This record gives sequence, C-alpha cells and structure tokens, in this order.
Amino acid sequence: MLGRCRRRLLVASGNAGKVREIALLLADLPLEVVGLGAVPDMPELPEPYDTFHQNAASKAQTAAAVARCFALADDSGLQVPALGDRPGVYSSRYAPTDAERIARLLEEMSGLTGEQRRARFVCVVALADDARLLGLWEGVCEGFIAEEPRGAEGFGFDPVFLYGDRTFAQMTAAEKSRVSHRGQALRAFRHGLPGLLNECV
Ligand code: ITT
Repeated sequence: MLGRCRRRLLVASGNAGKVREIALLLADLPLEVVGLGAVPDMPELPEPYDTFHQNAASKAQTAAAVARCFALADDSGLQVPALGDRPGVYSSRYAPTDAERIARLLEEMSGLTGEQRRARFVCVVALADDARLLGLWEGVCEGFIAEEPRGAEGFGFDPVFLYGDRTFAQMTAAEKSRVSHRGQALRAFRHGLPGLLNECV
C-alpha cells in the first residue's frame, strides 16, 4: 500500500535550525529526504495542543496527507522546572525572535542560582503516512541555563543551554547531536525505521 512513497521523506518543519540538524542525522538513509520547499501548497502546520506528542503527531499527519508521502515532524521546547516547566511546549511563542526569547528567559531567571538554573530540552518526532500516525519517538537532554549567552552555533536557546562546561552554541552540530534531545529522538526513530519500511512495502 505504501510502496509508492517509500523513497520520499518530507521533513515538515519551518525552523531552519531544526531542519539542518535533522538532515545531518538522516543523511545516509535509503530515502530521499526533502524539505517543505518541495511542497509549495503546504498549509501552516498548527500546534493547537499542550503536549509535544500531540503537536508532533498533528503536524506529521497534516503534512503527510497534503504531500502524500512519509512526513516527519518535530515538536520540541525548553522546560525550566523553576519556572513551572515553562516555556515548554510554547517555546517558539515565548517571544518573537530567538534573541528576544533568550532575553526574556534570562530576565525571568534573574536571581535564580545553582540548582534553580536546571533546564531540559524535550523533543518528540512523529512519522506519518497519509494522515496515519506510524510512530512517536522522544528525547530529553538535561542541562543548566547560563547567566549570559555564549557561542554562535545552533539556534533557539542554544547560546544559553549549558551542557557540561559549554553551551550548545559552543558545540558543532555533530557534537550537539550526540547528546541532544533531537539526536536521541532521531536515533530512536532510525532504529525503528527498517521495521516500519518493511511493513509499508
Ligand atoms: P516547526 O513547528 O515548523 O518545526 P517551530 O520553531 O515552531 O518550528 P516548535 O514549535 O517545536 O517549532 O518550537 C521549538 C522551539 O523550542 C524552538 O523555536 C526553540 O525556541 C526551542 N528549541 C527546540 N529545540 C531546540 C534546540 O535544539 N536548540 C535551541 N532551541 C530549541
């Protein structure tokens, strides 16, 4: 039934930083990995839910139904326990730009020290085919929020996310992906993929 779409995987994300990381991690798959640019009539992919799982599933299912091929979506965000796990699933809507999101986070966390600066990134990736959800995979990465931004790599909150003694923005994409929430989720996805592709022939 799914043989027709076996070779094409749409990465259904409008976030260029995510797409770069996902493309790197899927580079050697026996699939043609394409971005949203390959599907000009794709509508906005809304995130109406308050869980990463539901939003990732919804984005993947909508994209796969429109593009009529496999679609992979990523819903992710930063949780800060001292802020009640905010901004969490609302991370991309926390402020209009990456710089403003970082400024707001540092402002909200001013006065917090030590363990109070703990944070975690969460990523859920979903795979769908023609509106049918095939699977969900999750990754979590624990760290701390730095007092000020450091580094120029990556995207989003990377300049303030401390993993060990470096921020994610001080790591190469390959170094970040070895430990990151997205790297973990995509490695789990890759592990499950051969079975899914066999089922889909
Ligand atoms: P798509 O829905 O089109 O994929 P988006 O940016 O709207 O793009 P999300 O709703 O999943 O995606 O929001 C994720 C936000 O969480 C993102 O904008 C960053 O602010 C933050 N984020 C997620 N993963 C990150 C990472 O690896 N490094 C830095 N910030 C990250």
